[in-house]
Amino acid sequence: MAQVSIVMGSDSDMPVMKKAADILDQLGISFEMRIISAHREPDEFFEYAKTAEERGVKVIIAGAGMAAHLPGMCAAIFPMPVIGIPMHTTSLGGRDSLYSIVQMPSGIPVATVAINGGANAGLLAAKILATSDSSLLAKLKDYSEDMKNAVIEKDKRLNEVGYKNY
Ligand code: RP5
Repeated sequence: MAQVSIVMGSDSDMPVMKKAADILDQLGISFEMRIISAHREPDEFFEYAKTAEERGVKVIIAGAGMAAHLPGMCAAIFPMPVIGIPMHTTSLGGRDSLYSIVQMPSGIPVATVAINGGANAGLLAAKILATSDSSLLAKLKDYSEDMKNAVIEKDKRLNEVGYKNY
């Protein structure tokens, strides 16, 4: 049973959505991954969103680009947290996706991450699940510790070799 459902509007979103999947995989969180277009196949979309709760899903990560209605429509139907990932677009640089996802009407929240913010979406889903899972919380603390140590190492190396050789 998948705790997280990752859904994207098109397979062209996969390079970004894969980053969310990689984080969940790394933290041992079960997930499903679907390509479902709210615009191109509305009936399939409604079936997906309406059955997510009974499938055991606790958080949906939804990514879409341009007139990006997929995350908002997931939030309209699914009663638990929805995280939205706006895709970068060539015409408007992803601002179209960002505004479509972040400007939800009062009552229907979507936790929107940065344009192409796949990894943070995965981490945010993990943090939501960690509020009731102490072993997952411990893994997230280790993740932060590793990140901190990586920066300390880089600073140490910079001071050892100097900026010209870095
Ligand atoms: C959205 O339209 C998708 O999420 C994608 O980001 C964008 C373009 O889709 P394709 O034309 O590449 O399939 O629905």
